[in-house]
Amino acid sequence: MKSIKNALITGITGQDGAYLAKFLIDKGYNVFGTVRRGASEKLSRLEFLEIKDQVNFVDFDLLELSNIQKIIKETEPDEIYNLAAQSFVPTSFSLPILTSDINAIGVVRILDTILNFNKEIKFYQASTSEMFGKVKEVPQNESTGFHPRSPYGVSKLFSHHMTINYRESYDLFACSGILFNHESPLRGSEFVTKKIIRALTQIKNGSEQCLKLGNIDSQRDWGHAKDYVTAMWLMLNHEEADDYVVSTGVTTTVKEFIELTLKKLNFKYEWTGEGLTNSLVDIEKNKKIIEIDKNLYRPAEVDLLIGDSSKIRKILNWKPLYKLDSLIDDMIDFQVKYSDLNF
Ligand code: NDP
Ligand code: GDR
Repeated sequence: MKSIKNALITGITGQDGAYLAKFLIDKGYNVFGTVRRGASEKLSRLEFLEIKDQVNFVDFDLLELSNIQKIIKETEPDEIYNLAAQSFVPTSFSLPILTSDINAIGVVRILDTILNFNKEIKFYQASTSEMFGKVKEVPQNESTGFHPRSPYGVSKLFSHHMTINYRESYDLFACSGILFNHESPLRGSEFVTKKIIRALTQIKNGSEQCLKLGNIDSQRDWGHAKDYVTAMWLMLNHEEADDYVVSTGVTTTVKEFIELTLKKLNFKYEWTGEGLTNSLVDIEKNKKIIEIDKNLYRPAEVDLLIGDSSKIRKILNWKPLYKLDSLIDDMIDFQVKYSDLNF
């Protein structure tokens, strides 16, 4: 048994990949990170966390089986964290086939390579609360039935079941983490929390923009990505492979999230209208700063998510260190300090 473990992180250029890489490097792992070829530099999150020089980068795409086989053979991982995905729900409606190929079939490509190359490799699959979709019970736990509401959710449900199937059929150490929404300063700017905090901070600093949003009545269980990557590692370092819900157990509407941010930024504000005519006025400037854009509504919405994470709290002794309030503080602090950095 070698003393230093190799970890292969797919999707290392994304939010979770960056935090997980930092977490594993701090634990002494030799970290390999996959990068998809593209026209522009993608390593800004790793640069921000000052770990770019400590990661071994490999060219990789979940669409290409022979590439996946080559990378797994070359890097000889003890643990694979499959975080790579087309992760933006609206894009899954416009690119459903690509989303399915990456998020669903891509996972079978990895699982089958593990099966044929080295069954000892432990595998983590990034599953999601989006699989609950039109929820069948409140709160949602590992036994709650699924009803995904987007091609993204459907694709992730396929890979969730494939992960379980390879574990049950071939005794692979394969875990599926059903993670609820988690955010951070490193969150992509198209996701709603980052979009709100970024725009409102800029408006407070004099920007004339009016922030356009979609459905602000939906409810999400928001945690901090730093807490959630710890959960991924705990799953792969327990004696038995299993699936776990990871969540805070608190749900908040997008509208409440906006209000919490407005208060922290000392706005005086007033809502007017309802539904599609809902808008928010900055009282001091007498100016509309948020309005609803129906084009940002999704063809089908996930209205309410709230997770019951008692299983992982009990079995793996996991608990989140951040609450929504400290998450928002962290995101605002970052936005104020690094206003020119955009992920
Ligand atoms: P991001 O969107 O920030 O990162 C996604 C990563 O996947 C990027 O590194 C991206 O690379 C990579 N990627 C996309 N397509 C491919 C492909 N064809 N081949 C290889 N790599 C690819 O996601 P997060 O970090 O937020 O999420 C990590 C994972 O967890 C995702 O699978 C997501 O679906 C899932 N998840 C996320 C939750 C959240 O709230 N953040 C909650 C539950 C699940 P590139 O830089 O080239 O685009
Ligand atoms: P979600 O996150 O779809 O839950 O998926 P997102 O932040 O995109 O949306 C959350 C909720 O906010 C509503 N919303 C808007 N969303 C965006 N992006 N932009 C807007 O302008 C806007 N206005 C309102 C949405 O309709 C939705 O209800 C995230 C991703 O990280 C997935 O990969 C992950 O699996 C899930 O979280 C858990």
